[in-house]
Amino acid sequence: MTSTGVDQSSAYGRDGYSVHRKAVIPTDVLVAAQNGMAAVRDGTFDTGTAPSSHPGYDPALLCKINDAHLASHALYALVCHPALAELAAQITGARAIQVWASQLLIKPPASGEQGNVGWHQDRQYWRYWQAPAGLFTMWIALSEVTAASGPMRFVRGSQRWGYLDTGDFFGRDHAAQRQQISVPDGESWEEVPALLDAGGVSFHDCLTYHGSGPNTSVAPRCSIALHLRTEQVQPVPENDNYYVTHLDDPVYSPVIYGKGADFAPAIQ
Ligand SMILES: O=C(O)CCC(=O)C(=O)O
Repeated sequence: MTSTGVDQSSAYGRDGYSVHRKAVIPTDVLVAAQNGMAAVRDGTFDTGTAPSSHPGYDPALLCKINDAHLASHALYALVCHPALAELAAQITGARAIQVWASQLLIKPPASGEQGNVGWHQDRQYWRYWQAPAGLFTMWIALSEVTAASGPMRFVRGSQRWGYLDTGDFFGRDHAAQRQQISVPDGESWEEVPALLDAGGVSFHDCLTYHGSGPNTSVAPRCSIALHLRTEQVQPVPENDNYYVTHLDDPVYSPVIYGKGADFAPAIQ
């Protein structure tokens, strides 16, 4: 086991990410989710519940809609699809997995560097959890993700560097950011793009450095990223962050693998 809580003999444990290019979900589930994404993007919420934030859609900018799974029956069905949950459990070795946040991400083709996601470790934003072990992301492609569409890029093995507290999701200047990240002695910065068919998925550990560049293709790059925990990790006691105060609500935070009781004491 590593500090990230994953068996290091697996590819995911070694590299800190895993890419599954071919569609993991049935076509009807994917198509319904694509339609659900478009509806949420355009402000239609068929569940009657708004996402937890929606900046509006501006084709000149990266669009990040938080917790879109609250706002669309089809996105909720996608998030809970057993094929995704089983793959996530197989990759991480988890006994139980819970969704605690989602982000719908649309990177329009005309957004240039305004569509960039800066280099970061997710742990920077996830301090309301007691430890990094057991925190990871499943990123589900809702469109084809090619080298031209600004794919996510992972830095191979960077989860082994520990938490460096340097990076910025909203940073646009990748070269300047890179200057600030201290690669430990004996390690190297090797970027690997996650190229995916629509319905394909990638996984990354919360300590793995990642970011993405401009979309130079002709179509939007669309995805929903699920932020997940395994039974290994508990929230910081008394923390009142939005994301850890909804863990016992199956609409906000569905347990997609195993049982709620596996997460005790947060869920009884
Ligand atoms: O979609 C991207 O390019 C980055 C997404 C991301 O940072 C994440 O899912 O953790």
